[in-house]
Amino acid sequence: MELLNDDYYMRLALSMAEGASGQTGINPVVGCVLVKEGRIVGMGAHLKRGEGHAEVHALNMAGEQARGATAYVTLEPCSHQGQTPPCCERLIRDGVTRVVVAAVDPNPVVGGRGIERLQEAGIEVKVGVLEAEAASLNEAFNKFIRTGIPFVTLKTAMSLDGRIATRTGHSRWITGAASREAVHTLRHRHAGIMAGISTVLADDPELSTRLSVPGLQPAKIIVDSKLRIPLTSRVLGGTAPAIILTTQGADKAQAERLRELGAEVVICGSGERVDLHEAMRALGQRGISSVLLEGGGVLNGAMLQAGLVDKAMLFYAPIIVGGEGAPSAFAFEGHEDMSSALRLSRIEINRFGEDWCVTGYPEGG
Ligand code: AOF
Ligand code: ZN
Repeated sequence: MELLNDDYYMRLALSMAEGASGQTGINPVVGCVLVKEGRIVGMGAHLKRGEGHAEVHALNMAGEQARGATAYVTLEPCSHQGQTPPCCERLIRDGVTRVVVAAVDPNPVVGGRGIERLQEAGIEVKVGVLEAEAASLNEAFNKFIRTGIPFVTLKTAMSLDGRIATRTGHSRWITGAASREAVHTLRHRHAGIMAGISTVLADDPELSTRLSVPGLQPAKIIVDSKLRIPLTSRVLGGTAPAIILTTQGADKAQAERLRELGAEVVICGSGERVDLHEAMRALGQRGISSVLLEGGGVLNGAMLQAGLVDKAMLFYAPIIVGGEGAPSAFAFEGHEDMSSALRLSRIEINRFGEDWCVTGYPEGG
């Protein structure tokens, strides 16, 4: 039984926020619970960019009962006029007397000003309740709002010996149904899914979200330095936009044909390979705040080496594939010394059916 205290209501607010993960675009997910005299009088979550913030939905529900209430908010109430008016002014106007905040808003236009404004108005403010949970929920927003660079989650499904296909190239399926459902949930939660041209040529993937309930379709991002992508690729169909990252040297006529099919072709550098740093900036400029990187091995390796991977989610099936030349999940030059190998920290392990998912954060990333 969870004890009735500040954590109790904040947990509820966090769980509402988490439910909206993936649907707020470049905005954070935020939840708010209003409590008066031992009773919840209003609840709300931010559901869509440009529409009401969490506090506004909760205050609208509470009406007159907001007067004298405590507001539990997973993110510092905003102090700025954005797509909607500032939440702290609305909390003041509606007579809330105590505000409990999980995390300070890292958005430079807010950054503590919301809390200050509430305190100036004589409201009691408590900050830091379930702060770590709140920060992890908005890890993508927290990076993107400061840097303009998308938060990248590398996801790969592999055998226990780190293979993503057999030596003949056979790859369906490595992990079981439960893991694959988890991956589709991850797709729903990210603004873009990214894969390399080798994966497109080998598997002709749709790169879409397919769940037992409707899910959101992220932008499909293909790294293809020479524009080798066949015009009949499945990734070019469907409703979500396709973004093809290429180089200056790529064939102009092919770029034009791809554009005619509705794809966006973005030149990232003049080298042999797509400049991945430039590519991430270009995606950020297009409002893509989070990317699920789905390989293959060469792109995974290149993104890791470029220091562009923020988080790794490694799904392991209980199989051993073996075979010289069977493709590995991370194909890069590698490290000479064990002590310089890339290390993941803050490891978490979850079970999906017969598979295990190891989640961690590359150190120094
Ligand atoms: C809150 N409550 O529910 C959210 C907040 O474009 P706008 O007007 O929606 O503003 C987005 C910014 O507002 C976002 O970057 C973040 O700083 C804050 N989000 N603040 O008080 C909310 N979603
Ligand atoms: Zn707000």
